[in-house]
Amino acid sequence: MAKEKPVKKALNGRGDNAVTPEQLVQFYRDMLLIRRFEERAGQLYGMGLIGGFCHLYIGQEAVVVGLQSVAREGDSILTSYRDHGHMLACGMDPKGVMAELTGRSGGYSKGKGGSMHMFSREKGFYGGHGIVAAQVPIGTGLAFAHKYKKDGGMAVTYFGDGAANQGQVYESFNMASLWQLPVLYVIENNKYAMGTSVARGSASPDFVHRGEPYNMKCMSVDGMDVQAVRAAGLEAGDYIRAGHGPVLMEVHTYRYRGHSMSDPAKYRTKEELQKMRTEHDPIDRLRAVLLEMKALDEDGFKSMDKEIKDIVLDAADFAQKSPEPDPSELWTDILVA
Ligand SMILES: Cc1ncc(C[n+]2csc(CCOP(=O)(O)OP(=O)(O)O)c2C)c(N)n1
Ligand SMILES: [Mg+2]
Repeated sequence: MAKEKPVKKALNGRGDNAVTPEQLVQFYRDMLLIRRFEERAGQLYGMGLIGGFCHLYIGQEAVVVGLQSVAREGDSILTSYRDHGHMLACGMDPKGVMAELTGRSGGYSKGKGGSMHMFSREKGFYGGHGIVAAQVPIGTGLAFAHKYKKDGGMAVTYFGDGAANQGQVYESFNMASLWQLPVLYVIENNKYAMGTSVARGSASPDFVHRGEPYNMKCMSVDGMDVQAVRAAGLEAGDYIRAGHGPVLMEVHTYRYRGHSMSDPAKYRTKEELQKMRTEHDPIDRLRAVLLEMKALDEDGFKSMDKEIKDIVLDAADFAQKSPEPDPSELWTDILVA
């Protein structure tokens, strides 16, 4: 069987629509990195090395990997506190992300921000927002900047099903549509807002319709299928970059872990979770596709597992060895209005 082919790390900026086997292998690798990174973060949290809140993205990997594959250099990416996967997909360094989780000086915010507050202007990642839906108007503002500067960029603004019920979301939709801003709003519908199911918290649970009163193009996608997400992303990206204004995309996904590390997730049945894991897991699904098309064989998967394991181990090692911020750092990086 063919050996694993070398694949390009950077997927941004490709103009082609067809997905090559190499790209699918890259999607698998990117999803696996997020999964293993998150599992390790969960372990470090259990060991008391990560303080505060920590929200894992396990189960939702196909969403950000599929959409990031259509992002281009210069685009702006924003999301909520469930942000580790988005940062990795943007190409941020796993060491810097993990060290921020452990509150060390080698972290993206020098250990002073933690899990929910990381940024990389270089990679176009604008947070990491702990206030539910706060990233939506900010993403809309960044989209305004892209249009104003005529730089061809778009803002991809991710938020949850719970966040979709916040008022500021609809003020943003109105402005974005009125001014035809280049913004992709992605509702990651993982079925729960903390412990509240969509059925209990949303008067209209089909979020895909929420953009219709604002004359926005609306799309609904299977977020457990990375190829479907990418295809939808291409369509949305073409529409937005052609100057037609914003797109709302509802992506159906599922989180396997609790809302945050302190959540025993008693609001759902074990059977529901098990069904998603065994029948819809995005990584297993793509693995089956890759095996079927002979893009990767068992040895190829093994060496990829090892490569990812090493990256995550290095990140965890760095995150434990990097020193804590010096007390004098308390007075730096502070915005004084
Ligand atoms: C304005 C505000 N209200 C409440 C909270 C507490 N809170 C944190 S996450 C969350 C649920 C959000 O759920 P969802 O938007 O579905 O995102 P998910 O956690 O599922 O990714 C709530 C209510 C908050 N952080 N900010
Ligand atoms: Mg949710």
